[in-house]
Amino acid sequence: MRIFSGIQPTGRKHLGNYIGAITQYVAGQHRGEAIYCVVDLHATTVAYEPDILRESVYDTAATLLGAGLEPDRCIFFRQSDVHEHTELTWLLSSVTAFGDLNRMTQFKDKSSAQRELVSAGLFFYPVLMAADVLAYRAQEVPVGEDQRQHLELMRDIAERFNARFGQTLVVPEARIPEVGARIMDLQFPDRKMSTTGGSPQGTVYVLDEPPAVSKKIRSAVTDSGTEVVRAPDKAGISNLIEILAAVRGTAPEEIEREFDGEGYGAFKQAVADAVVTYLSPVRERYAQLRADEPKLEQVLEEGAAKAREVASGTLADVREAMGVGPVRPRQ
Ligand code: AQP
Repeated sequence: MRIFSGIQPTGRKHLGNYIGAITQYVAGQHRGEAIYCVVDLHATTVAYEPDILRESVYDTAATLLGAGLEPDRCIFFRQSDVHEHTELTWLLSSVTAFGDLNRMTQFKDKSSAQRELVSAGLFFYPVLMAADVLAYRAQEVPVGEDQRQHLELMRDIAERFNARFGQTLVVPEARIPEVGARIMDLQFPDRKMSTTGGSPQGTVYVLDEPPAVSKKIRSAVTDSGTEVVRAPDKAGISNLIEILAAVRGTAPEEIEREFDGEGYGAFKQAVADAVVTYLSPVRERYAQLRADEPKLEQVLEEGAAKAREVASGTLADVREAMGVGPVRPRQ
């Protein structure tokens, strides 16, 4: 089983990223051949500062290593170090429908949030994401619920490529967790917890100090009731139940049973304590790892060398199938 996923280099990963994606990355190392990258090229599709981008790659790398990625157990690298991703993006564009890209909800949301330029790169984001995964012929892609549409598009691209040029690419499956696939903003529980669109008090960051984590969770917006149950009109409490279930690795029904008759105050305190305990080890390891930038750079470079070995083989097959470049000599 080959597993691939990418994560954006934002200095501040939030609890949604952690539960929806990062914990799955760590588990993936023990289930198969896991390949993960920090997608710095994706980060250039919206307004950004070059110096901050470079630093953010190290921040994100230290967060993932702090969470438990082991460079001996997985391939972990920086996207822009492996040029095959960008070449494959262009080649895949020939089997990507403009109309499909135009339907992507993430493009609609993010383009409307841009104040100056809506870049063509933002529109092309899902093709680069398809290239990331297809370059490794991965079977499985661990992501949160918000990436489902991009995964569907990626599958269509791979299928169209194979139908047009012959069986070359693997059509991947999304792996979306049963619990915690869509963690919501604590202040606006009808919106997902998000790096760019979230509220500061409604977003728990992985590196927040324990008092801040605790305060944000205890101030989470809830309804005027008292029952700790999931319901359509109880978005805030439903979100906290989902968070506690994900953190404890149990089912939401278990949480409802345990807090039956307890009231919101005690429940929120329990969620706050559990999240603090859950995030503290990664915050502590992050501090040590982030202090050694040359070591982080070395890990990323070594990962890129291993990634290139895999991606270059796929690229050679894709070029050959498409009639791009000279005929490959037979071995
Ligand atoms: N709220 C969430 N709940 C569960 N999973 C989530 N993910 C994101 N938000 C939630 C998952 O985290 C992974 C990495 O995401 P990313 O850093 O590449 O950025 P993103 O998907 O665009 O989400 P962000 O971090 O919140 O950024 P913005 O604000 O730009 O949308 C992905 O697997 C994602 O599904």
